[in-house]
Amino acid sequence: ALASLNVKQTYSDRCIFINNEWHDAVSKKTFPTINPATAEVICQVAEGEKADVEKAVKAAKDAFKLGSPWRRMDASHRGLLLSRLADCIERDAAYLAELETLDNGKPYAVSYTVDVPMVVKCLRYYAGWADKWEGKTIPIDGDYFCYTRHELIGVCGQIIPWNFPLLMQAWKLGPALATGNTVVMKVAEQTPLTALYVASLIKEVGFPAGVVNIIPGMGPTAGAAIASHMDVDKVAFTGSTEVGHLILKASSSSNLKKVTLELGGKSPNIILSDANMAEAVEQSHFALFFNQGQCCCAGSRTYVQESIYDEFVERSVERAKKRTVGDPFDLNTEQGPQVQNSSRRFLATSAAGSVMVLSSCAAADRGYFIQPTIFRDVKDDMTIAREEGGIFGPVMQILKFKSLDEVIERANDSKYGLAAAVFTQNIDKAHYISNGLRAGTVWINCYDVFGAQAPFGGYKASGIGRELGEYGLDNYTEVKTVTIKVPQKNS
Ligand code: TXE
Repeated sequence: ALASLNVKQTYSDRCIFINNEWHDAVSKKTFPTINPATAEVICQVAEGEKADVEKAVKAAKDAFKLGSPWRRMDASHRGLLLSRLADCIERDAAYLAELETLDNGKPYAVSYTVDVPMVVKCLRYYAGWADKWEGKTIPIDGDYFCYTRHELIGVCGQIIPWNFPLLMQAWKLGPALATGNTVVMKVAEQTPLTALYVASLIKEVGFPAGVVNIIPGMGPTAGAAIASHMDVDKVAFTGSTEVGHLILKASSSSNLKKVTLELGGKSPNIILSDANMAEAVEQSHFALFFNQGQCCCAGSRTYVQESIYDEFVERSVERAKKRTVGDPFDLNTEQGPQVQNSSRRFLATSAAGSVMVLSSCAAADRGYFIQPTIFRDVKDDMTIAREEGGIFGPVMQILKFKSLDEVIERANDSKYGLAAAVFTQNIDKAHYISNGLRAGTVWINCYDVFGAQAPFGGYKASGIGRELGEYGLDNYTEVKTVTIKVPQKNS
């Protein structure tokens, strides 16, 4: 299948995008991007660093100067440009899905039917908001007329990860551009290609130069330069909690730029004894193994009530054994390679006391494939039940619980609070658990259900702020209060 691939790297897919033009890195450095299915180099990509970030920030700053084409543009036209971008992505869906699969390893069937359509929906959703994000008139005391304006923040730094390269780009660009900001985005070093192709579409649909700038490069150089830049007004980051700490520190020691973070999780997925067993097994399998287990919101602590524990484990193992791991371009493949080799490091993860009921091993002689793995009798204090990093892959942990209050307490005993789920046929129990969980998203009898309309983000160390939905606009908006003296106010 790989031989039939019609993905052709163009110059633009490998370069830094600043001011609607393609640039080599100032240093002329490049880095290889790897096909994780073969471990072969796809192509070399320009490696942006501090000097490139300087150029991009200057372009983004110029693009929002008073009187600039972007600042003078009708909000409805900003929406139209986003809408046209969605149209172009839809037009080129097959190409983008191929490129995403090549660079990231996720099954083409998923790239094409999940990632790309969600990108299109996200951009269309925010296109609609562009001319509807209204301020208020406010009845303050005295002879004054008071109103608020929802204004752009300015230059928004956006640093995105490799697990959903296209989708994370859309989640970041949609609200930032709908609200009139300009963007300097650093894409993940593992998966730079699709974002750069989207850059060519941004130019094609007519966004003014400098509104969106995209830099492939490394975190500690290009990423850190964005986070600490004095002219970057806001930074939005998705990635590890570890780097989230660094971003906040960089903001605090530079210009106190606004920070939103979407970080890791160790999300509890709670199965009550009255749940529909077949459905709960299938959804819990999906909750953990989807996207090769590389989801920030993966259901990576599966809590099962004791009376159904053994049956649930047995059926989960049967399901995982049937999972088809292999060539991501084969339409029957459910699981492709991990995005990078280091993802194999969890093989060495210590889990003394638990029982590995489905073996963890490399699944092919080349590429970064890993077989689905399941641990039973996992205890709350084991590293595999506490840390996301190091086990961000197809490894399921199944824990046992007795009562509702116990499981709520144990589920909340985590530094994270990104997502959670509960499976039960009893709506009262579902609500009781859902209200007790300290997580930004709770799914009931389902998992990984996302809509551009519904906010997503974390409690506790899983993040700051929300993405998607109307809430997502707040994080890209400054609210200005304007108060005007009037001769005489009348109600
Ligand atoms: O993440 P990093 P990595 C978690 C998951 C995974 C772990 C490590 O547990 O095992 O993180 O993955 C940029 N200043 N998630 O190492 O490093 C980096 O270049 C500024 C969860 O890939 O956080 C990339 O663009 N930026 C997750 C982005 O940060 C820096 C998705 C994410 O990389 C930087 C990915 C720095 N000092 C990993 N260092 C999720 N929430 O979905 C790195 N970066």
